[in-house]
Amino acid sequence: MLEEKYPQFWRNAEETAKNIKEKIEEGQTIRIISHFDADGISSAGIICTALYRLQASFHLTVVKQLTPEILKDLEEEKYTSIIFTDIGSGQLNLIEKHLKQKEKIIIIDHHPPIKADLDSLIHFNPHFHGIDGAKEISGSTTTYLVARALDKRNVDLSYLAIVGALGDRQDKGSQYSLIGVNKEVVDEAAERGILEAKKDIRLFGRETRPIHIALEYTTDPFIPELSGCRERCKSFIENEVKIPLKDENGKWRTISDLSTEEKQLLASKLIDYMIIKGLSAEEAQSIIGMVYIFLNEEKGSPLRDGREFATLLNACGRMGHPEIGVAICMGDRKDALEEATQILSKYREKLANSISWITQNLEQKLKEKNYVRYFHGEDIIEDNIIGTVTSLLLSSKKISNDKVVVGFAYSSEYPSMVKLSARTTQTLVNRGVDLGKALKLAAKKLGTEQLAGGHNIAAGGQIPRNMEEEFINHLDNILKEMLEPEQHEHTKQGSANS
Ligand SMILES: [Mn+2]
Repeated sequence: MLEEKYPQFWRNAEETAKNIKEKIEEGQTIRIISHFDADGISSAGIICTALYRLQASFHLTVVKQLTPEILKDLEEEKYTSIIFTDIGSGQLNLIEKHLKQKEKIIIIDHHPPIKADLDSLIHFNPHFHGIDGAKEISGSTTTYLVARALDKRNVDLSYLAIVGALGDRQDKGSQYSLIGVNKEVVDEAAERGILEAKKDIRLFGRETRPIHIALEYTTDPFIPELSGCRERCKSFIENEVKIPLKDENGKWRTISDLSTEEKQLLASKLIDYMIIKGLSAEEAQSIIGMVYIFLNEEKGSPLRDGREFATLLNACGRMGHPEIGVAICMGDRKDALEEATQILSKYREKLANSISWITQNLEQKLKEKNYVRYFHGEDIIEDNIIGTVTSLLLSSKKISNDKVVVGFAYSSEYPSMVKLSARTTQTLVNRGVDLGKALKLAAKKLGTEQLAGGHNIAAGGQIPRNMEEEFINHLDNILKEMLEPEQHEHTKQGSANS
């Protein structure tokens, strides 16, 4: 039980809920600000549903990041109680600066918190309780706890907590399972028959797409010469795996239609194939792992599989329609779901176009330093997908993975800025690379430290335009320090030991 495992954290959730209830009882309209990724959209869906059920009025805005402009707007608005979900903990200095006059600021977030001196602040964050917000709890799970503390009936929203956790790639347990507080919520949802968690083949669209298309769409793991290649996928299933693509009525079968034996056959053929193609046994085996199925969603719906649900929300956010994602999270299974499905296919198309542009021009576009390879997407790759494009290029092995990879793209919001995304492999992380830290240090030299950061394996930031070369030079030096620290010391020690 959640309450027993995390008693202090749970009490904190109850206090946060109590504060929200007070404002509702005063008849206030609650201002809600949430983040635009899948986790932020699920968080928004949870808090809005919880408030709606209490017949409270609220006003939601979903944002890419908390900028001084957005905070200035909030400052001028009439609302006096604001809830931030999946965002805010890292921007407390800005919040403190602009929202001092507000009656109540409630932050429900899982990002590492910074300190602030704000009497009106209620700050619910797992880091204060020794819970790792990067791996054990998403913004959506943090928000779910508050919703559940508001009203026990909100237990039915537990599946949205899971969607956000999967969207934030918190499936870091063995075989891609959720851990920590997220896992407690999985168990809670499973007990109530909302969800089933089981080991299965992790192909994208396992509930919705014909088998060969699910294979084509799978990029995690990236399967060489199958990911993105429909015809090859079809012939692989027909000629190598030898399982029927259609059922006796001529209908396309999905992964979830396969028998256990067929699934085992498909998995083992895929693993053999990937090993032949040069992937490590570990990479190949990542095709099998925990899948999270929402039992209340219709069979054949993209919302039945937790990861596919998250992908749909992510596409809505990145394509500028987070409100459609929120509508789905609040229960719309008709218009919003249909629109989201169309948005997702446009998003996939955009990704595919960007990737084929950069792959075709790679020879000319890819530049290299000692520790980093980099390319510029200019105005051709949009800044809101540069991170995904960089990840895909690295995992598809189109760019070799012995160095850090950085992708640049001109900012769509600020003409004077360049957005950048950096990606690397676990191997380099194990050797000492921390991209979040490295980008912060390099951006500091250009005065945009506060716009850079992230995880050790994936991070991003913004720098002024025309400073790309200078940034890369700084980054290259910082990566050298991380990968080859105090070389002299080592040599000295080495000779003393020998
Ligand atoms: Mn998050």
